[in-house]
Amino acid sequence: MNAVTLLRAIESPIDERIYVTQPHLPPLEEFIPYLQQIWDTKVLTNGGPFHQQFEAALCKYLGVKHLALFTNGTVALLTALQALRVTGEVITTPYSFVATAHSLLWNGIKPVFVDVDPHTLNLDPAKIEAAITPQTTAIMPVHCYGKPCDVDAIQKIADNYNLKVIYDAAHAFGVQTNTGSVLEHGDLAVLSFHATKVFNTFEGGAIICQDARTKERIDHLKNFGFVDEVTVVASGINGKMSEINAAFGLLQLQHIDDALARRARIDGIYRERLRDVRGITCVPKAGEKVANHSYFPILVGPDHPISRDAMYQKFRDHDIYARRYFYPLISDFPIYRNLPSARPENLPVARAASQQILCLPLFPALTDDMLDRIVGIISDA
Ligand code: T4K
Repeated sequence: MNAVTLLRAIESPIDERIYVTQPHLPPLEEFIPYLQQIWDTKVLTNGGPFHQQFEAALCKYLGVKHLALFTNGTVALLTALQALRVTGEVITTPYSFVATAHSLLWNGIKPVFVDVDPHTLNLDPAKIEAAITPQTTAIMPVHCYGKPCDVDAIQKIADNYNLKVIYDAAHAFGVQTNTGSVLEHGDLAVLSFHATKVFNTFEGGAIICQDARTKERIDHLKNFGFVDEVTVVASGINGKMSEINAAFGLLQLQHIDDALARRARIDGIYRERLRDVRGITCVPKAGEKVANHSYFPILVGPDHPISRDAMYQKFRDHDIYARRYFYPLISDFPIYRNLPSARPENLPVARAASQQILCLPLFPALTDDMLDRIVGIISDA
């Protein structure tokens, strides 16, 4: 939260403000026994019992075979690139949170931005091949808003050119396609359990991988490269999830289905009530069989009486903090904009979307009264 938001938060009564999201928290008393166990055992971190239980429980819940917990999604992305020894150039989307491209720069890798599909707002497979050079070693697409990428088309290109695929799946907790969990696609997929995500452990993240050997390498990398007390096999990092976060995650898993059901209901109400509003497009489904409704993005088109930015401001004037995820494009930030692939003419679809996008508040505790206020502001424009 930035300082301005924080100041506004102090100034106005708490029950009037509506943020783009609000973390789903279990009743506090349910967490006390977990804390008691940590206090009793004094195991705070380094792969303790809660860490182990949470990894197993998550694999079962998500329907994946191998998963390594992390302290947050960004360190998980950094480590995923190290795990596959990715170098050179990586093809990615400009339409994401900055952490996606930052993870490449931190590894000394050059991001190559490719435009997105106008319907899904995910990396457009039809444009990937033209961006491949002899230096390209991998593709890093994002399942933006939890909407699955065209995983088959991307895998086909990767197989043809012998490229790795690492999905930034920060938004895609629990999402399933016809073939099962979307997280099983690619060489690796990376989740975020940040406070603002569908499923949170305060801060947290995970890498999903396809085999035990890769999981072992990732586990070494997230613990400084240690294999045992005296053996270090890589220049690893400290990416371990602590026992308190893992314990909280275990408890959160008991409540996630309820949270997802509430999100689905709100998503349905928005779609129904915004269907006939001129110039407003609700970003459609993208082939998900089970969705997680992590965001509610709308496009404010030229037919709408007011612009996206005017609507954003109007919401703020009414203490509603809708967010422009993702504006600006990553490729427009000063550290990226001189890259050849960041040229505006290379990314027209992403650019148009970033100028029209607005994510409406969506979280399990959003009430019908709040929904009325939000929809009213859009309909009255
Ligand atoms: N890849 C992608 C595609 C991502 O979207 C992200 C993170 C990552 C990678 C990296 O994963 P992590 O390393 O974060 O695990 C937020 C989040 O900080 C960020 O995690 C997220 N993406 C991004 C899309 O959104 P901000 O700057 O918009 O957050 P902030 O603090 O303005 O929060 C938004 C609203 O949420 C607040 O107005 C109120 C509410 N809120 C927030 C926090 C932090 C709460 O009610 N409680 C809280 O504790 O970036």
